[in-house]
Amino acid sequence: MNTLYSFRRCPYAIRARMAIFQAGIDCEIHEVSLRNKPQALLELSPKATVPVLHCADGRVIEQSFEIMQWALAQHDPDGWLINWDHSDNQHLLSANDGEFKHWLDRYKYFERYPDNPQIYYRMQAEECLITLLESRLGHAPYLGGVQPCLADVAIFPFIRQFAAVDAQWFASSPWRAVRTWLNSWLENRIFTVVMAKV
Ligand SMILES: N[C@@H](CCC(=O)N[C@@H](CS)C(=O)NCC(=O)O)C(=O)O
Repeated sequence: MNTLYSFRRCPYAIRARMAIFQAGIDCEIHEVSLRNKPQALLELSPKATVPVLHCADGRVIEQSFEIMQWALAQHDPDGWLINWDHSDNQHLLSANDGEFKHWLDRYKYFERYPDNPQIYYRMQAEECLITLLESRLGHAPYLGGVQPCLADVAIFPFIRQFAAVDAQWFASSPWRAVRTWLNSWLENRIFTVVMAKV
């Protein structure tokens, strides 16, 4: 049996669970407490971030994006891998996992980063990713074009966190296309299934 060590609200774990579900792969989900990580996880993966996938064949995959690729390589009913093939998607993913995540953490936990006001961190996050997403999503409903792709699923859980920091501000922000796109993912069945509390 495949086993995924996961944390329900973690954006990396959400994208991994969504790809596994989309691929229809049987997988046991182990919800872990990040404050008290299980020994089995620490033994498999000393870096001990989630998600970590322990495959039925013994392989261990420690990066969420690699878990997505592993799952969809087996079965990709809606072409998330094929639709990903847009020159800009790799750049968006790198910006998301790199610079945007850095500023998102500071925007969320601004009390821990008193060097700058919260709005400064939000503006950095907007500049490095939200503006790019707004311009892409103004032309097509998904980063995959008319259909979703790997980039949509890999990125939106982080935008969900960004939007939630100040939901009122986000609702009236200039980011209309991003908002529409995010809302469609929040209502997506795959998302609601993988977010169900077990
Ligand atoms: N590059 C990793 C990042 C995973 C990650 O940072 N996960 C966070 C939770 S959202 C984590 O496990 N942090 C360790 C901790 O909180 O102890 C991936 O893509 O899977």
